[in-house]
Amino acid sequence: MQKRALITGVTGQDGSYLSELLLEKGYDVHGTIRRSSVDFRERIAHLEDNPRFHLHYADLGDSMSLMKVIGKVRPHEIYNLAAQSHVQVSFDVPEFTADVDATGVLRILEAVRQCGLADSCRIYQASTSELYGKVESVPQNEETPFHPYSPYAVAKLYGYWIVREYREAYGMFCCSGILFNHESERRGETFVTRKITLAAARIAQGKQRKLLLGNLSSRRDWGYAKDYVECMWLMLQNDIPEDFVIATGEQYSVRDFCRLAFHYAGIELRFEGEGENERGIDTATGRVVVEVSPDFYRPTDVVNLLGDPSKAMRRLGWNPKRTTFPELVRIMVESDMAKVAAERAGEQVRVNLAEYLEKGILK
Ligand code: NAP
Ligand code: G4F
Repeated sequence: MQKRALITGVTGQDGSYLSELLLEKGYDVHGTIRRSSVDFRERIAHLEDNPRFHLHYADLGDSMSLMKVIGKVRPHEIYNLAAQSHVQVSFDVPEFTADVDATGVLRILEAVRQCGLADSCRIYQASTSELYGKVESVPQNEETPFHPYSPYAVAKLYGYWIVREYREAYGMFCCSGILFNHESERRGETFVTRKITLAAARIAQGKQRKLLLGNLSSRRDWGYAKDYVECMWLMLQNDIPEDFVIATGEQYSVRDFCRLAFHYAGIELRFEGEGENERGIDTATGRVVVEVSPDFYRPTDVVNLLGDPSKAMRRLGWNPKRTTFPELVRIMVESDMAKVAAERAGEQVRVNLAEYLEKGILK
């Protein structure tokens, strides 16, 4: 039997990698998209010719659109990846973040029930290490207490608990992946890793003078998104619905990431000074290329995330070390070096919208 999967947030970093994985596994993949004034879906453009890849309009803030798409597709598996996923932005749009990241999860669960799929449809919820927030112990595992530390994390905490509630109340196969930061060459450009790799590539090629960052001492457990989407799938193939921490078990600071990214771009950095006066200096030229700007400080910042992936290794057979930290940074820098070089050569990197219109994908 051909399995049907529905992915919300298919245009995002994880949605694009998960779509590729499920298509490779023979699934019929359905993704939800939103109306936007810039219909530019770079991450999934290469999939849109695949006859097993289908797009539907739906929004996590609109229960009727969710009921409609779930009732039409009748998926065997739903991966709820859609979210307002930027922590700093959640301080600016807290109500929208709560509606999408908290109530949106409830809307999916209830739509599955109302469509009569509670016994047949398995649901993955994209939860997050941000739940640990102002961390109460290090490393963090499935038993570590939560202390959310941003409007984003508080909203995601509701998502986590409502999934547990539907599992216990209605016996639904729904579970949360507590994923630590995962990055890639497709990462949004305002997350710190991609901001750094893109800036390193631009600075190395003379297109930018300086990179402004916030808290350089913040520490993260960074993995490769392509490896992490496999775990989402494994969680839904498990015999029972359970929540899992997905992480590498290694931790680096923003400063470490910066140093390595610039190294792969051909610039050796030396950091000097402290706090707002800290600077990253190109050791070859003595030029300041990294500065701290309080604009990127958060009202409350999560600074010490380190995951313990033992349960996922043991129960799902997942390998957290497939892509190492230096490999991840190298992949991202190489991709951005090539993109910046292509831009400099005047190459068009945009997708041709006429193709979308012809296929009736855009309305
Ligand atoms: P991302 O690149 O920001 O993608 C988010 C996706 O959600 C996009 O497809 C976006 O659509 C969609 N979306 C946003 N608001 C929506 C709404 N109201 N209705 C429907 N779709 C909406 O995020 P990601 O990095 O792939 O992360 C995927 C999920 O994992 C998110 O839920 C995130 O919070 C969670 N997570 C991520 C990480 C990580 O390190 N990447 C770690 C833990 C948890 P548009 O393209 O139209 O904006
Ligand atoms: O890259 P970030 O914006 O990611 P953050 O806040 O950890 O959130 C990401 O990972 C979560 C999993 O833990 C996901 F749930 C969430 O959806 C998202 O994908 O920031 C990482 C750290 C922060 O401590 C931040 O203060 O880097 C610090 N940072 C320092 N300078 C910066 C900057 N972050 C950003 N975005 N931009 C800066 O200039």
